[in-house]
Amino acid sequence: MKKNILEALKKNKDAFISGEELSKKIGVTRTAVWKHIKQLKEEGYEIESVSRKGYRLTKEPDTLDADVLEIELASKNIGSKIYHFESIDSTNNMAKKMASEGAAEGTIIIAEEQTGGRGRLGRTWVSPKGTGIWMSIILRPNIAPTEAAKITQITAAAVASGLRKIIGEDVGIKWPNDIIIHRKKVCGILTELSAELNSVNYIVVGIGINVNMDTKDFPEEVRRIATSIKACVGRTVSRKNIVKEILHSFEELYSDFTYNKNIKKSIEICKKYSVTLGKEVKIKNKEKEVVAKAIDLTEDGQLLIKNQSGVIEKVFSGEVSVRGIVDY
Ligand code: BTX
Repeated sequence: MKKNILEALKKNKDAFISGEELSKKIGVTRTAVWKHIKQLKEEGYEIESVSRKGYRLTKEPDTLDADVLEIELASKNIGSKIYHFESIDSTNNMAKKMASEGAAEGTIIIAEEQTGGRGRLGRTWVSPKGTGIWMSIILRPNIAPTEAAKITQITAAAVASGLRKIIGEDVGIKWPNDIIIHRKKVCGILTELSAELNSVNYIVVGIGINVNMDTKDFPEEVRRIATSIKACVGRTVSRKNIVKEILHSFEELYSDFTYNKNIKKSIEICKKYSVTLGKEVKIKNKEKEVVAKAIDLTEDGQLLIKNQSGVIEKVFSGEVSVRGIVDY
């Protein structure tokens, strides 16, 4: 019901809507309307109330509130259902739990804070309260499990394009799953899969973006490699706008993939913004470490490298460091 009131106020932004009109529209008493308005105010909405005129929404907080995001995204797929948590161990864990219980494709879990945020290979993802975007998307694509890594490339393309639109900075993609600004990591992507031999049950793609923290807030071991959007652009940026922009891009690129069965558009973006291609890279895979030149991405999003004997190889995954380009 709060969602309906908020929706009506937002539609009517800058004009007054009377309590009576709201109560008729939503089918509740005027006292109920008043209670919800009070609650919205407590949540940081500035709502002017003038007798005989009604209510007028004048300012909205930068919240990741599920209702607000659902209203503003107005999507039938990605983000049609959003769950927002104040604190959670990991949005990927929650998304996997919900997916295994049948949550629909496009469901999003978003949190203000993660107490057990995860990176790849059991690493920790630092996720302090209220300053970042820690979110996971549940997907149910009709693809073979071997294609799951494509989702990471689609996501990287969506995050880089979305961030570029919002902050106009030189946002780069470090293959396969890091987003870079000013040579440092501003975002990491963690794609996890539940599958049978030949089919995918679900994929959870987790996106962690450092938005409004100061770099001194990162633990020392992370400070060396991490940055935030605020640290790069010198101002606080709306997390809600970033989420919206990224999810719009994601929806477009992901539906292109599911309808056309290719990730051409995403790969074009990944190539265009790559900080890896053309550079000397060091690739760590289990015990092996290879130094090579990164030359291209395949149409499936794998990295093509030319090793020191001049042989061209495909890299499917691994830890990549790019010499002289990023600080880690
Ligand atoms: P990754 O394994 O590529 O990177 C993890 C490494 O990045 C860590 O070992 C640490 O050195 C560094 N790191 C940790 N926290 C941060 C941070 N906030 N900013 C920059 N660098 C950091 C990358 O894994 C994938 C991360 C995905 C995070 C999202 S958040 C929502 C979802 N839920 C969840 O638990 N994980 C994903």
